[in-house]
Order: sequence, then C-alpha cells, then structure tokens
Amino acid sequence: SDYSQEPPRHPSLIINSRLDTSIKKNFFCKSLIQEPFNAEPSRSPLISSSYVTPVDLFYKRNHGPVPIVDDIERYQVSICGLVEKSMELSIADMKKLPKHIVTATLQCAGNRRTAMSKVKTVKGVGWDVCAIGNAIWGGAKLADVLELVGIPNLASITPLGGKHVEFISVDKCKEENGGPYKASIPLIQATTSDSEVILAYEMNGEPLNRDHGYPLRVIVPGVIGARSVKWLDSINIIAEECQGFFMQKDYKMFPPKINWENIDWSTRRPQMDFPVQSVICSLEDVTKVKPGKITVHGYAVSGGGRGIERVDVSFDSGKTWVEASRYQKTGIPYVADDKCSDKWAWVDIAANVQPENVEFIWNLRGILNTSWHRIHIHTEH
Ligand code: MTE
Ligand code: MO
Repeated sequence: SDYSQEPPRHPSLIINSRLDTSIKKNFFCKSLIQEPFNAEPSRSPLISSSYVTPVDLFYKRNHGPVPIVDDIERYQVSICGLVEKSMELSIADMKKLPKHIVTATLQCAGNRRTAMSKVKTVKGVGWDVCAIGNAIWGGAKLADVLELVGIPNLASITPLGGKHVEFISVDKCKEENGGPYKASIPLIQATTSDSEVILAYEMNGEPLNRDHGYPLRVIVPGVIGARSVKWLDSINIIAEECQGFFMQKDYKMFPPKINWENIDWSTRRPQMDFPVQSVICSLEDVTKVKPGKITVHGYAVSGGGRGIERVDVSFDSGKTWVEASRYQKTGIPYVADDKCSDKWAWVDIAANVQPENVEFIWNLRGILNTSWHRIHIHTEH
C-alpha cells in the first residue's frame, strides 16, 4: 500500500491515527504516514461554521490509500450480477439521468468511540464527537440507474428479504486482504419510489474531492457511513447480502458480554440505520466558565429518515431538564415535491431516546456510542 499520493488536507483536522500519540508527532510530514487517513474537525468549528459542513472540515474515514482515478474519460461503473443485461456507465451517462439532490448527514459508526473505550478498551480508530458531517449531495438516483438494467422502479412487487445491491470500490484495504472495500443494501431500499439512495458526483455543489470518493460514491441516507461506498467501481446485484469483511466481521452491534474469545459474528446482522444521537459541541469535556448564564450548542440527528422530536439538556446530571431550542440555517435545497429535504439531515424529528450510560451499550468494536453526552462545567469565581 502506497500513501505517497494522498490529497492535501486542512491543517485544523485532528488526525486519529492507530499509532500511539507520542509517535504521531514525529509523523508530521504527511508522506511519512503509512496508514489510512482518518481525521475529524474539532467541536466548535463543526457546528459554528455552517448547517452544511464545509468539505474541508468534513470528517474523513479511509481504510487504505486514497485511490487515484485520473482518466475520467475512461472511468466506468459496471452494473452486473442478477440483471437482464450488464452495463457500463460513465460519469457522463450518470449526468444524463435526472440529478437528485439530498441533504444528508453521514456519521461513522465509530463516532464517540474514544469515550466508549474509557469504560473498557474497544478495537478501532478512536474518534471524539465529530466523525459526522452534513452535506448537500448531488447525483443520480440508484433507482434510475437500476432501471437501465431492467430492475423495475416498483418496490411494492419486490419480495422482502430478497436481493441486495452490492457496491464494490476501487480502493484496496488490508481487512479485505488487499481486495476492494465493499458493502451492500437490500435491493428494496434502493428501488422504492421515495428512495433517496444516490450515486453522488457532487458534494456541496462541487465535484467530489478525492478524500470523499472522486469521481463517484454511494450515499445511503440515514444509514451508518460504512455503507456509503466511496470510489465506486461496480454495482453487483446479488441474491443475499454482501459477504465482505465490513458487512460480516465488523460494524455489528453486540451486547457487552461478548468478547474476542466468545464472539460468533454470524449471530448478528450488519448494522444499517443509525440510532438517535446528540452531542454538545460548544464546550470541551471539561470547561471552566464564569458564573452566570451559559448557552450550549450541539447537533442532534437520527437514522432511517426519522427526525428529532426534542432535545433535552440537564445541568444537574439528569435530575431536571430543559428543552433545547432548535434552529437551522436557511438555504437548504428542497426536493421537487415541495417536501423539505432535511429529513436525512441533523436537527430533525425522531422519537427514540438515547441510552443514559455508555456502559449499557459497550460493545467490543466500540460502535454506536449514542449515550448521553456529558461534559463537566466548573465555575470560576
Ligand atoms: N468506501 C471505501 N471505498 N473505502 C472506505 O474506506 N469508508 C467508509 C465509507 N465508505 C470507506 C468507504 C466509512 S467507515 C465511512 S464512515 C464513510 O465512508 C466516510 O466517508 P467520508 O470519508 O466521506 O466522510
Ligand atoms: Mo465509518
């Protein structure tokens, strides 16, 4: 694996390396870094810059070197497997299909893993609370692309529990023994008339950049980031879900009693939708303030297209609560049928509650830490 041609990145990003932090300092020169680039913005800039996360500040989660697709004229995505006739589509072909724009939050399942690790060590890249971002994605609807290969855009007649759409990437990663990163979603999720799964070539109105999947990536709104495959190489229609590492041997939610000795991966299904999440971003874990009023800001988001109903904040460890007010910036695009397109974005409408303590949801891979976000505020006199 070659990390000598990684793209430039914003200097304010916090790099979450698998390396020990003491070693990390010596790896300042980027060409010396020999591992996947994983980085997140710091808390305040994430929420204060904009409702839409700027591309530069958007977290980056890679499992290998960022691939170089430099001959865009020759780049093609093949659509094969259980289809009437396989096809190859170029970016120009994708752009001939109606452009669908969706504002969607992408969140890594490992967001807030560092805090979970403090209960008991978990395996995985450590993340603070900013492995999440909200972008305006533009591209072709996967349903429209699948129609071209004879898959009807009529989910009502597709039997449940059926086929999957597998996304295979250009990049190579260690976990797949040097093979490509891949994942799948149920075919029915891609073909319902209201499906907003897209093959995106734009992020915030600009062509995707290399870190985020240039020239083409999948966006599966409401689902953990791991299923939104970047640098798409091919789409494969398969009878059952993808057997790749990240579907079968990773991103699954186990109860706290499961450890590396007794784990049986086949007993759980791959994690898809994200549960309800909210985080305070305007303050660090320990903050000193002057006596008086204090305003806290943060984000709230839920998966599966469920929005946020209410965000409560407590200043006495959960004895009493005040309801937070919600706001969102203007300028968010609306979809054709006049329905606000922010159901996949943060600051929405949902109904489940977050678990009180991280201990209850501790799991060996350290995924889905959606526990109450607690910070310590000390008053200085
Ligand atoms: N796609 C490919 N091809 N390779 C990857 O390493 N990482 C996944 C997903 N898609 C990954 C990928 C994970 S775990 C996440 S959280 C998101 O991409 C991160 O997307 P971002 O880097 O654009 O924020
Ligand atoms: Mo992720």
